[in-house]
Amino acid sequence: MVFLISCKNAVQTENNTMVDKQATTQTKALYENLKKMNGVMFGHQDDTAYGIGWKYEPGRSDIQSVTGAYPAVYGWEIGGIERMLDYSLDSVHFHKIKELIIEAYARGGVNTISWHADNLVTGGNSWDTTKVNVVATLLPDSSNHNLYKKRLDMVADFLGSLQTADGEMIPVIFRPFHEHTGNWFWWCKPYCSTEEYVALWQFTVKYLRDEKQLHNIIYSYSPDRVPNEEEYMERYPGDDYVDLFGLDLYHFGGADGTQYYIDCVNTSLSVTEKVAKEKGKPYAFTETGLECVTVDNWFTGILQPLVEKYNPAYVLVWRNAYEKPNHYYAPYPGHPAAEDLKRFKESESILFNDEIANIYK
Ligand code: BMA
Repeated sequence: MVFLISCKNAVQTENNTMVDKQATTQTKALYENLKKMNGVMFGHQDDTAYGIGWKYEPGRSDIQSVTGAYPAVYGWEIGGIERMLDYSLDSVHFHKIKELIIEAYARGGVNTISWHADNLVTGGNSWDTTKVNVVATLLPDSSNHNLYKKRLDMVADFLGSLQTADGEMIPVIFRPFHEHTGNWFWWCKPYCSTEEYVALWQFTVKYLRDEKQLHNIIYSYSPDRVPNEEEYMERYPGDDYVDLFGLDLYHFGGADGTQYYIDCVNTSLSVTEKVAKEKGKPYAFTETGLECVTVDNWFTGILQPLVEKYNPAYVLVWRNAYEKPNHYYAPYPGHPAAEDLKRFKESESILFNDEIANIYK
């Protein structure tokens, strides 16, 4: 059954809890609609760029090949743009990413962008945690501040270039410095103080919004799993700097890891929902998945009951890597979990691209 969710009275200027009071009409509309989604939008990282056994085939998507519909949310990764590289760290040309974002917007879908920024001190990647306190060096009046601004200029150029042929800015949900409650990125908790993390976040938002005058951005805060609200909020940059409360949390260990995943999602997503509701802001399950989808009913048996319980605006599963065998999070045609993804698509609570309408109105 197809449900067209029509979003009424989307833009409310009073009671606007957005970071950017000058956000474009479409960005404000998206933000308001994220708060009152009637269902959970399904998302997939790099969905139309590549999949299992293919890359850059116009219109192709593993999700669409299995279910007949595109995901409602499209995740993209811009790591590498800050160094003026032509390709993202996942080997997608930035021109291609831009083209596919424009295409997804034309289809009425939602775009979200992650940024695995390289380590400016060591020259390594996001996962290079060999030097502590990289974050401190990026702050105003610190040694790498000017270089950090140059790198942000590249990010800003890209975000600002996301326009339709008529010059309409395409809204994006931007998720910088995600999973900071973990220990694997140079901006994570063990490698900088709370004050430094918050200062980096606030500077970044102000730079993109005020200095670069970008008004098409919804800023998402996306911690990884946490035991309680206190830890979820420990490095919260503040109501004036965060639009959307996110959560990144993966299912590890196949069937044996199911209960642990469910328990962790219950703890962390309930906190995410609670905080978002108190703040009057939207919330989403910004990254999840089970690598290789080794549990055949993972989508309807494990994920669906969880998202139905907490009602995030969307849930996004990670990419179906083209270049890394056995690194995929959505079934493709012929995969044992493909039938289950079809059932997931058919359920009333889960929304694909063909089931959302007017999300920018
Ligand atoms: C990780 C993996 C990496 C990828 C990174 C950024 O989870 O998928 O292969 O480079 O995300 O997209």
